[in-house]
Amino acid sequence: MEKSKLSDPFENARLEKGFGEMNDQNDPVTMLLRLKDVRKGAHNWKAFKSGAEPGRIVVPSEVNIRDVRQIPFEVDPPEHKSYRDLVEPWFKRPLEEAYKQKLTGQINEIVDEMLDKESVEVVSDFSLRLQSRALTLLLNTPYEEAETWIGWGTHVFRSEGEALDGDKANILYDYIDDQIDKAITTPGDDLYSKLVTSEVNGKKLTKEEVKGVMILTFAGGRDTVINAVTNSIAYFAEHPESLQRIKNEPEITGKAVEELIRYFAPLTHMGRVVTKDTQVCEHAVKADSRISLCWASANRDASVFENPNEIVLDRKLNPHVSFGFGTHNCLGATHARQIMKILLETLANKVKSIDILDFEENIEDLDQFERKVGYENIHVKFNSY
Ligand code: EMZ
Repeated sequence: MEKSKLSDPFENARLEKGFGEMNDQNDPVTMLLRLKDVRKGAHNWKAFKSGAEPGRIVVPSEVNIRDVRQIPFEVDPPEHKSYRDLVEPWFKRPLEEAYKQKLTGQINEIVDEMLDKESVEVVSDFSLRLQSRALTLLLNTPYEEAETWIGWGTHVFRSEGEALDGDKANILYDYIDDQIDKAITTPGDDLYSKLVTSEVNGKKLTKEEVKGVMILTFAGGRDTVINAVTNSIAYFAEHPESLQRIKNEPEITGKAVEELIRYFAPLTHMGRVVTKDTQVCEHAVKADSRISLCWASANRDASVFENPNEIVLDRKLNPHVSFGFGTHNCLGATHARQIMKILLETLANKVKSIDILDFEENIEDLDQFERKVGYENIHVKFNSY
């Protein structure tokens, strides 16, 4: 089997029943597996809410390590809209020319650092660094801050293995508290300052609300971006012809980004809490139980995607849900897409081939299902032209 392949563990359940079931810390989850149902579920915030106990819509649940509500992620309409409207323009800054240029500079630099080294461990030496440095642009904070974040490792709530780690989470919370206090005393032009000086519905954001936005910004785009970048490197190592094609046909780069993101689905699923007894796929779900919208399964739904298990770089119709769907679609998507686009362009221009030396897969345990989301580590050699 190809080393870069991410298989689809949901196929049988998706075809046969349309749902799967998993236990998660004694708070079971009914997973919706078909694209149509996932979209309907994402749309129906009245039946399936996000504004539950903080941490509960995440699978694995974070209720034991977090009591701060992430904003706008864990807020439902109509309140959701005011928060989203406040942060949306900031998170669209990656479309600005100056932002793109800085990001291009960063990515060129990090790829240059990797070229012709005997061995590079992609997850920690490449993807984590790239993600952290790029985050300084999204937050508009000094470049040096990235060093602190790199020190936290790939996931801010998990340590080795997949266990949730409260002590580790506290490092992030304390750091964010400090930054918020600094922004209150001496506001600058970073995201913290923007938030502490903003109002929603005529009221200044509280420190707790600012913290909620910042935790989401740090946590939501971390392992997801790292997996997308790492999986891309593994894919191009086994498909040098794809890199060559992007070099020769740069106009397909946007489509290639969408296709890789569809195929990788860096976030397997996201939960919701059921508000009243109802049914999904003719299966009863009780009020106050959990469902999840399984983006990874929906993206392989053969009733929508032709050859769903193939990477078709210039796939024409690609209504994937890797960035979620509806009200809560990913706030960081513009930034993530820009990272991927510039990464593909840079690799295509600078890297002739990539050799995989050795690797250890990162397999998510979803009870009935096991899903590869990326790598614990993967050592490669980047060969320049
Ligand atoms: C939450 C989540 C958001 C969660 C879009 O996903 O990402 C996860 O990695 C975090 O652990 O807290 O931010």
